[in-house]
Amino acid sequence: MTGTLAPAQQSSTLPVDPRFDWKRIAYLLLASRSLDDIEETRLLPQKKVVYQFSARGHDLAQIVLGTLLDGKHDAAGAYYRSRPLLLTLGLTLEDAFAGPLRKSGGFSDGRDIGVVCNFPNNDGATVLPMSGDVGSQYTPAVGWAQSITYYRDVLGDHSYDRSMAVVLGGEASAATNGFWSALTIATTLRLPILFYIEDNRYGISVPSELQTPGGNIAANLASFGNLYIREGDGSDPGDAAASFADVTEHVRSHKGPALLRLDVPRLCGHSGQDTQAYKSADYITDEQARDPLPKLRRYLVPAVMSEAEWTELESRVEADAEAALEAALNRPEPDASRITRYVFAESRPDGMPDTQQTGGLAVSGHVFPGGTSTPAPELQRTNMLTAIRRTLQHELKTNPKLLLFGEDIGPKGGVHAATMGLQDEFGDKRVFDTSLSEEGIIGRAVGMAIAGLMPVAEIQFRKYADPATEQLNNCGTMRWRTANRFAAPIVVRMPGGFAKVGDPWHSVSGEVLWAHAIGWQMVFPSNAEDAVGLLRAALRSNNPTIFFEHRHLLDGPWARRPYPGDDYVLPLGKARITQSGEALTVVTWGAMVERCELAAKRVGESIEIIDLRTISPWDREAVLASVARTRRCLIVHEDNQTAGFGAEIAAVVAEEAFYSLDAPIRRFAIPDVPVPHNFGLMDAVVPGVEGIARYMTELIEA
Ligand SMILES: Cc1ncc(C[n+]2csc(CCOP(=O)(O)OP(=O)(O)O)c2C)c(N)n1
Repeated sequence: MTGTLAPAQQSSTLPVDPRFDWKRIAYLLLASRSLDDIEETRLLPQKKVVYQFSARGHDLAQIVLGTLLDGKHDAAGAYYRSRPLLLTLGLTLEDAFAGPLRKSGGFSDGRDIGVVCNFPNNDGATVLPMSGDVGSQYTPAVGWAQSITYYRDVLGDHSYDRSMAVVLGGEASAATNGFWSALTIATTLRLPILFYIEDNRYGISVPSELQTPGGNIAANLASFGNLYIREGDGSDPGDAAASFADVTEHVRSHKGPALLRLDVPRLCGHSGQDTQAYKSADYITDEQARDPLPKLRRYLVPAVMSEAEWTELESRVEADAEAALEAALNRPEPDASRITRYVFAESRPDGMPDTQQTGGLAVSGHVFPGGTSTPAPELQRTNMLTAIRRTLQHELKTNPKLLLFGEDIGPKGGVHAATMGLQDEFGDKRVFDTSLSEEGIIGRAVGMAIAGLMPVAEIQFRKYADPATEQLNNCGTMRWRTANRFAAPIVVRMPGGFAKVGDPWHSVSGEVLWAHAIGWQMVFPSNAEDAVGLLRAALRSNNPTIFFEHRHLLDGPWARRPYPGDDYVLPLGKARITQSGEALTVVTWGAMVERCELAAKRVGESIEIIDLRTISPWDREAVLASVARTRRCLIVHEDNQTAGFGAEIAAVVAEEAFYSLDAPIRRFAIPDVPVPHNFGLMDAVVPGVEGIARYMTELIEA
């Protein structure tokens, strides 16, 4: 198919569709063109704009779609070519210029490239924060769609009755993991979402036949269950209008998801830098003949407006665009002194929260029941698994916006049994099994958090978070990228670490990843009491949190503690000194805390043990204060040594406490190999009591 195009239709054969405000559509199309023109012919050559992704050719259909997204709770997942949609939903021309010009304000305050947009909108459709990664828009959009059903069916909010989500993508993006993951979720759950594929036949230079067999994703999906499919010509006003009216009505009337594939021309290179040398001259000529702008003009003049009105519209748009450009150019540069702000939720100088505009519970002013860091211990000890389950249960009871999901967490209660009985108690809309796609689990959670829910995702084992890396990273940076316009506070529970036996898949800890990743809180409790307090803090936090459940500790006798009560909540970033001492500071966390205590007993010296409890944020003050007294520091962790979190602690102690030290800082961790399966081999690499004791003695004697 690529290389030849159907003959260009000169004008729509369809009569003017009276359901649309065509004069507004014409204004927006001309405005979008004007933005592209000014960027391409002036701002790019002047090097004032670096990334230019023209929407020429894609524009008309997006605008038609945008006019149909008129519900207060509608949302769009979009990508770098989606500016016409944003203009239709309310993005001002000045903000549209300010983004690519890297000026202050706008959708990122100069932090992100101008085509990676977002649009918080309390009165109409929200555009979820885009990402640079192709395909990453899909699963958050289904998260929003599932939230619509949650608000409607679980919370009984009928203002969501006809709400819908839409997700836009090029035909190449239909080859990504995100697309298939989202399609599976949407169709299995029959969610109110439209997949709109803008097929311009090229992904940069790669033809669609290399993305999809035969090059047509709609044709390939013909037998996909629960999916209404339609195709059309996105350059034809009448066809685009009829197509979108049909598929949006399908989705809004609870008939399930739909996919619309429209042929659209890409009337320019992929981006400002692209010469299109891979397209033949004939192909380019045919493509230009499919320009939707002259087609719209023929469609509307004289049926809807006169020649003179069209010309007047062109002049008005030109004047508006020039005024917007000038205003954007006159905007101040972003304030460099604020650039480290909004990695995490912040407070204003008066102490009030500096809440994001969209996402999470804080926006709706949610009030949590009181909390205390003083435990009210029961008489009996409980294991960490039960402690986690009881905490989840209480928060489910007291927070109707909280929902749990993951693989096998429903009727089975999770492969570790942490959610046993919770589906029976709270129903399968609040506690549910997901399809086997970690990208889908996390991306969906992100979309739900943006929609104002508190999603708690379980990743079955830490290693299996790997497929979700893109969504996890983008979730963490969202607040910063959007300069506090959006945030997605989610909790991701993931078990891992060694157990009775180990192996390279189920025993990974790798917590350092979320100390290094931007915007994540990382919690790593060592016992049942802390697990309750820290999990509750995560479930009430306005930041995304990884909650690590160590397999050795879930039922380990040492980790069993009295349940500290339903109000017990701990501050994140506060270490616990499990035993005080004068001769040596040991910094550790998770399953190593027990081993360090046993090793200290064996050594018989006065050793201080610090259980960090959280890796991000981590309690530098507690560590530095302790080292200042003991003058010696040993760090013990289970993750492999090179660039493990111990390296960060060692660097900080070296920088801040160098002159207090009487001996070199030492680290004891797994050498740089995965955890082996054979018991003897595992024991040979995971730090054990004997080895830790040896390090302690050496360091005290050094
Ligand atoms: C995960 C990822 N891989 C590669 C890229 C680089 N890239 C940017 S756009 C693009 C082509 C996408 O084409 P398509 O989805 O058809 O959209 P179009 O640009 O044609 O509208 C590629 C490969 C990226 N941004 N993200």
